[in-house]
Amino acid sequence: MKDVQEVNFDGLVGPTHNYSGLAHGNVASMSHVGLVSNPKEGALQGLAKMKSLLDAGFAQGVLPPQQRPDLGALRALGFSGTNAEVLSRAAQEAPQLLRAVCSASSMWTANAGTVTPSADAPDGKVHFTPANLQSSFHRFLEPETTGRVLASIFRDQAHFAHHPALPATPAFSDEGAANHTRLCGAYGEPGVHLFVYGRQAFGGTREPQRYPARQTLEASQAIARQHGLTPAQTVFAQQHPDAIDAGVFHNDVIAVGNGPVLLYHEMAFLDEEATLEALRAKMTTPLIPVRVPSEAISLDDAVSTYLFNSQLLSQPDGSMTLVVPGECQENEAVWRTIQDLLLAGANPIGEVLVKDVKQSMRNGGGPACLRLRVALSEEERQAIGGRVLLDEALYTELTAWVERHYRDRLAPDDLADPQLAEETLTALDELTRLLGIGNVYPFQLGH
Ligand code: SUG
Repeated sequence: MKDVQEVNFDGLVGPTHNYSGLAHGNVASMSHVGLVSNPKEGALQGLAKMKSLLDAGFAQGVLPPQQRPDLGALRALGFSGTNAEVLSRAAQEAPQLLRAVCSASSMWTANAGTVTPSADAPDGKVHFTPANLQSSFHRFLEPETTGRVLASIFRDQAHFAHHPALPATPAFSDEGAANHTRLCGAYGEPGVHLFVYGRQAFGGTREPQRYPARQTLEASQAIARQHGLTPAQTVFAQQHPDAIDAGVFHNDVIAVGNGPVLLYHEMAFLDEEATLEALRAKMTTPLIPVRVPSEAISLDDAVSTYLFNSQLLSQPDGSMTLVVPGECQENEAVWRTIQDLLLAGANPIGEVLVKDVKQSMRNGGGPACLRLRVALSEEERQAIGGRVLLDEALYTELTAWVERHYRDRLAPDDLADPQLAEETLTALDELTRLLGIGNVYPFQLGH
């Protein structure tokens, strides 16, 4: 058995992190619109989470933010002139577009793409597909750069295979790993891939009525085909439409899996029994379902505290650590349920770590949204390009970099400030050198 470890690649919170309420169906994003954000605090909160997991013995990676404002996108939409003119025209004529091209949403790397570890792929390589994120304009701007970043880090073709994002059209709407869970014994053993979709593009059944379903069955099936996964390795399950209508815009807001454990709310799947049955039938190791009923935690509490957006991480002895956002501690029912989980003998969850990621939470991103999981063998870890695996020195340098470049207050009206675009460019230029990831940005300032 190869020594396979899960590496969590967290997205760095970018310098333009702000509250523009861009994400329809994401209750936190919609309700915090207009607040003044603190990008510096957001980035430091993210780095502190990464550092504490590193200190706890987990492998931790980091992914860079994207270049925002995306002036190229504004130019493609017909705004012309100097950069300052492009920004001020957009601010006057189409403020909603300016806000979209400034979003720091690439921090939520659970939506960067879908990853299949080499143990499951027929060619023995780790497979990547960037998510097309076509369901919102601000996130549709991400996949091109995401693809370049992933290809730069996982550049060794002997170990890594990259696929194009799916066609960016509603039938293939794809939001990446947030709707994908790999269940297995040890990470190096064969796994079963649970793909959760919100709707079927061609001939679907029930759909949510209030908020959009962001993942289609057709997209999930296409990803499985790209990665060479067979029907024996995959389960496709529909997310409960009522959960989507309550603000569960991704499966990772209502369920989290790790190894053989699936921690989920009873409203996670439209057909709970069939989903568990299909998993049991295909897994080579016994599934450990941990079901949280609505009587214990209401859907609304699940959404406001993000309990299920926790990270579930394996310790070397097989026990698991649950990394929850601070909001869970502030809700009595949720905190009591966590204590019950820790005490119950029937699951391996033995420890809870509470992390403050409030800046991200106000836009609907908890601990699990902030990370992309990549299970890697020792040889594959060695093949990684750039300096993206966190250690003490990199943490110190990244913290100093944030302190040097980030603002501690950003109101939606500040987004048109050409100075902000310059600052971001300078910061990212320095970051690419610090991380050794090469030219992944379409740099376009300085004129
Ligand atoms: O796509 N929020 C993100 C949050 C993504 C959370 N990811 C996971 N659940 N995996 C979204 O809804 C808000 C951005 C803004 O308002 O600027 C936003 O895009």
